Amino acid sequence: MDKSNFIDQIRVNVKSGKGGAGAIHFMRTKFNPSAGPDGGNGGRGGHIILRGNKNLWTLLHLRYHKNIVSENGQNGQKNNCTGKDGQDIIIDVPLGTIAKDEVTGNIEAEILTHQQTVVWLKGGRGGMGNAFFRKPTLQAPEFAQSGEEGIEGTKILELKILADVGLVGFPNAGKSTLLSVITAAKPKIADYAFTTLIPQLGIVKYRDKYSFCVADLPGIIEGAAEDN
Ligand SMILES: Nc1nc2c(ncn2[C@@H]2O[C@H](COP(=O)(O)OP(=O)(O)OP(=O)(O)O)[C@@H](O)[C@H]2O)c(=O)[nH]1
Ligand SMILES: [Mg+2]
Repeated sequence: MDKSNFIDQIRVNVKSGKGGAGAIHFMRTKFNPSAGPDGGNGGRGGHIILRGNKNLWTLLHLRYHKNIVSENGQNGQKNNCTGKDGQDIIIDVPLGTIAKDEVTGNIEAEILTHQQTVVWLKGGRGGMGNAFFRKPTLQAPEFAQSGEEGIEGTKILELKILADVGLVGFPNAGKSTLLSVITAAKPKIADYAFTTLIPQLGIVKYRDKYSFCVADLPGIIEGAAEDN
């Protein structure tokens, strides 16, 4: 599939956000120069979330998003202020997408239904500030936790179910016309060869609740799938 424009598998570098560090701070007021520790906790790093979208049929939209990095959590502040959580990133994917690790091949997530969300890579937890560690026996902890690292890796998103039927044939044979008639898809139709460069998918509905997926493929002649 490496010459084709049809992305049924895509490689992405992903990194969830690092948690913010807990703060080390002691409150000092005019009348109470040692009012105690008030270092707040760090915020959580942003997750990377997968979400099913029934209107997507390919992974093409992710083609130019090779690096997906979510925001880090902010550090805790004095006054027991918790750092802001890093913003999550939501990646919309077609139903039937599986996410796996490139190195281990382990399947980490699978999306099967519309709007289903899976936290694929958790953001790192924020560290606790020194206020958290105050105990009767330890009134002035001079330490705080650092934030947990995010998760980083090279991953593969793979679309399991591409099509039930593929329309193959010579260029200009009428494949796209057929697709446009039996499905709601609106492929480009023209009276010349190689009109279709990227496979087009359509859904044929039948007997009310059943459906199958048809792929209109570029004309089968060497080079047909290359960019022009
Ligand atoms: N006469 C006739 N013309 C057709 C028929 N089906 C399609 N056409 C015409 O044939 C031309 C090519 O149709 P497409 O549907 O674009 O053909 P295609 O196989 O998708 O072509 P490529 O994408 O270039 O491989 C268009 O001008 C259509 O209007 C048919 O059943 N009869
Ligand atoms: Mg066509």
